[in-house]
Amino acid sequence: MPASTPESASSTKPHAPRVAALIGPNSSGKTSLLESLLLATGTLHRKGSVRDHNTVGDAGREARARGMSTELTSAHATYLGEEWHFIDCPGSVDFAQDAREAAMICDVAIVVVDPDPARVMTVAPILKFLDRNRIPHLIFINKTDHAGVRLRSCLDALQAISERPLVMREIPIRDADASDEHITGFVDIVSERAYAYLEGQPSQLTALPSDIKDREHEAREGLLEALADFDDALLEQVLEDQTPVTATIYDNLERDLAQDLIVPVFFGSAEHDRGIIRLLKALRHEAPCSDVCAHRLGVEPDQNQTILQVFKTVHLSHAGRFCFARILSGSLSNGDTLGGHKLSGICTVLGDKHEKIDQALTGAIVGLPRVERLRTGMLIGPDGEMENLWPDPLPPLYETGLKVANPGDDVKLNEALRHLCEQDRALGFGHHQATGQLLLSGQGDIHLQCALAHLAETYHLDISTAPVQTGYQETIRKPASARGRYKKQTGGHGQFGDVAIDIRPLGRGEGFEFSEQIVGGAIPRQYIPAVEKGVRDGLRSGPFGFPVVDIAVTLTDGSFHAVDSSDQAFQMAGRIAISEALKSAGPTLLEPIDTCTVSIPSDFTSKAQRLVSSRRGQILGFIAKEGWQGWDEIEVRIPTSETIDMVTELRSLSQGTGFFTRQYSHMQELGGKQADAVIARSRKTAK
Ligand SMILES: Nc1nc2c(ncn2[C@@H]2O[C@H](COP(=O)(O)OP(=O)(O)OP(=O)(O)O)[C@@H](O)[C@H]2O)c(=O)[nH]1
Ligand SMILES: [Mg+2]
Repeated sequence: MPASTPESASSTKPHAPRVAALIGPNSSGKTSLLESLLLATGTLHRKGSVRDHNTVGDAGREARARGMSTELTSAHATYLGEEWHFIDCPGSVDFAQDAREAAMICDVAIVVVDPDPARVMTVAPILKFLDRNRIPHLIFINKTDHAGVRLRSCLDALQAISERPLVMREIPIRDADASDEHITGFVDIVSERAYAYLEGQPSQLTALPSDIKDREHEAREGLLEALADFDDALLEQVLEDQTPVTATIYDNLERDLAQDLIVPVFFGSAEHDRGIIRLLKALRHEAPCSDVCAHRLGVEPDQNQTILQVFKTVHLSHAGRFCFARILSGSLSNGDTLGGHKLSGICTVLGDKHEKIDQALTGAIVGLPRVERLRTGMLIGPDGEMENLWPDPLPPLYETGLKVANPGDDVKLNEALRHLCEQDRALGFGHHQATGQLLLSGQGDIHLQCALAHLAETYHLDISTAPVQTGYQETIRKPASARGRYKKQTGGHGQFGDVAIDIRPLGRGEGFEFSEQIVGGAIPRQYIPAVEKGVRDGLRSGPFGFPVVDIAVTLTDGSFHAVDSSDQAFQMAGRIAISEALKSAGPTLLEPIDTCTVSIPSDFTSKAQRLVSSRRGQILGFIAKEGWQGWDEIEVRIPTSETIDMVTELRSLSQGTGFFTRQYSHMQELGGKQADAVIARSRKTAK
């Protein structure tokens, strides 16, 4: 760890609390980096490790059990007299929602990446999200303790997916004697100082190796040219071959980062605490203050007006509802009421530890226990909830059916699912409109598995999953006629109803029509609605066991009995008639079809097209994805049943980057073997 780097001009006044979110693809080392940052700031005296399941970042039960982060974790620290809140975000695409909410309220996102260029594509959706929301971010290339790390190739691959120019802030010193060329230190290309890594100790200032001077010079020129693109005065200096003063470079770095114009790149190793102090110093001098974040979220900071952005809600077994909020304006004191919300205490948060405090200032992250009506995404000011710019949650990509073992637990399950969806806005639940099945939706299999584990452990609910039922329907292909007669004579009052109907197919989506052509009082008019009701009842389940649609029914004739006829008897007759008529009208199965927009890096477009075709999807076309350089959008029409778990395969062929949005489009005839299989399944369940 380096001893010190020159202070920039702007570093003289201490900053208000700032927030850095550790974000990046799965397993890149974010949780490990948080440990290193907490150790370097003196917050921890001993580091935990992911291997030993004792990190601050993965304090939650699911994270500990799985050895991966499953939700965001906030950790408060102080570095050189300034307050920091680090947020460790889960890297798995299944938990991308938490990472997005953290990114929205941070001053700077530290994108932690693996140095392997082959894994760089997994960073693409994250960089896109940051760029689109103009969230200042820097890149930390982690795991550079491995032999043969090629930073240049990693950087080139990253540049290919970043809309902003990447600027290397340091270059590696390698052990030239060793055949595996380990990185043994670095040169800071602003201060032009060289540091050697020392195991378990701060890096040591050392002489700039002579064989590195040319590379250092080249890297520095690259940095200055990138900065000069956004500063005319600096551009003039660069063109005239003048060397700008260091303070000018720092000022440019600070300003350009705040405006998300450039992306500084650092490297190191969380495992070996390399490059950590360098990173902390860069954060200290260059990370913007909370005003930039406030403006991004539509807030004009004012010391006399407290405004909070809620970015996470959890339900804790011991403390009930607990919200995480960032103070974007003003300050907060214990016992305050804000916008009608009585705050019963404010806390600082370090992983799963909450400590009550008396006051928190602009920029701080606070934990708010037991505030009933606060929800993630709410912006709260003195007059209550304000209009906010919080993004919508990610659309669902994966679903499962749910069954509760004890039917008496239905109400409890509903309440637990409501809590769960409040905690994680990318989860959703509800009864399917057509099938009535209870469904849980989310971002992927692990996402739903974690949600179910949470339901079982926190709410003690015995739940099992079930395959998602498809909302099949039936229709007819040709006209038919039938007679339905209902007659019962069981002593005393009997039952009698007799109807004749014609049926014919309607156009797709036209639903149901009922008409009558009764003449000469063959059926008294008062019984006609009962016939219609009987027909409608009969259409609820056709010959294959699914609702029948797109059909016109005409009541043509019938007969009645002066004493025995009744609504009930005519209803029964209507039912018998329709079920007879359907059998001879060429019944056929209809399946729901979605239109689906698949987003994918162009390298994987043809594979994704093959996937869609293998799932009976019809490709309507593909275009370059607007605003996403190097990505395509494939428009497809695909059976709904094929989309339920499609994301798993889509991700596995695209290094986890592919995603889609889908929307129900229409019902379409299903024939052949597929239809036979659906009908066989339906008959089996009916038995
Ligand atoms: N060699 C090496 N391994 C590292 C380094 N940092 C992390 N690891 C290992 O990489 C694995 C993943 O580390 P984590 O810190 O859990 O990564 P993460 O990004 O938090 O993972 P998710 O939260 O699940 O996305 C663990 O086995 C770590 O020990 C590093 O600098 N060098
Ligand atoms: Mg993690």
